[in-house]
Amino acid sequence: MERTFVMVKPDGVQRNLVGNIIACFEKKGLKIIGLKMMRIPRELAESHYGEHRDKPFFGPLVNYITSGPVVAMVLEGKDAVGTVREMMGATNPLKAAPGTIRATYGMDIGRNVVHGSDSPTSAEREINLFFRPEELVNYQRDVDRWIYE
Ligand code: DAT
Ligand code: MG
Repeated sequence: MERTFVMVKPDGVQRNLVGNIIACFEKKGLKIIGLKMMRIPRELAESHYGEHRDKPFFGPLVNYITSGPVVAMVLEGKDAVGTVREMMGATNPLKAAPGTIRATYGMDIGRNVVHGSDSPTSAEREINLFFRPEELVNYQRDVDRWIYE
C-alpha cells in the first residue's frame, strides 16, 4: 500500500468544504492514517513549495497557503499518489476534468482548494514535513476486505 500527503487548502476550509473533500477520499476507499488542522508556518510553506521558489507565483502561493488554517492528512491505499492526483484533477480548475474535486469546487489556479503529492518521493518528503511518525495511526480496517479483492 502506498501513502500520500493531502491537504484541504485555506480556501477549502473557509468555504466549508472540508467534510465534502474528505468524504470523496473516504468513499473512494482510501484510508485516513493521519489528520489534523493547522496554520502553516511561513518556513514550512516555503519548504513545502520549495520546487517553485523561482516561479513568479511563489510569493502569492506562500501568502495564500499561510493565510488561514488548512486540514492536512495522510491517505493510504493502492496507488494512493496517482489515485488522489486523478481525483483532484488538473492544477487549473477550469482545465480539470469534470467530476474531479478541483473542477467541482474551483475557479482559479490560485484557489484550487486541495493539494496532493505528485509522486511517491514527494509524498514521503511532504508527510515528513507535516507529520511526526507518532501522529500516523496504524490500525486494521475491517471493511478493507470489501474494498480490495
Ligand atoms: P499542483 O498543486 O497541481 O501539484 P504545482 O505543484 O505545479 O501544481 O503548483 C503548486 C501550486 O502553485 C498549485 O496548486 C497552484 C499554484 N500554481 C501553479 N502554477 C501556477 C501558475 N501558473 N500561476 C499561479 N499559481 C500557480
Ligand atoms: Mg505540486
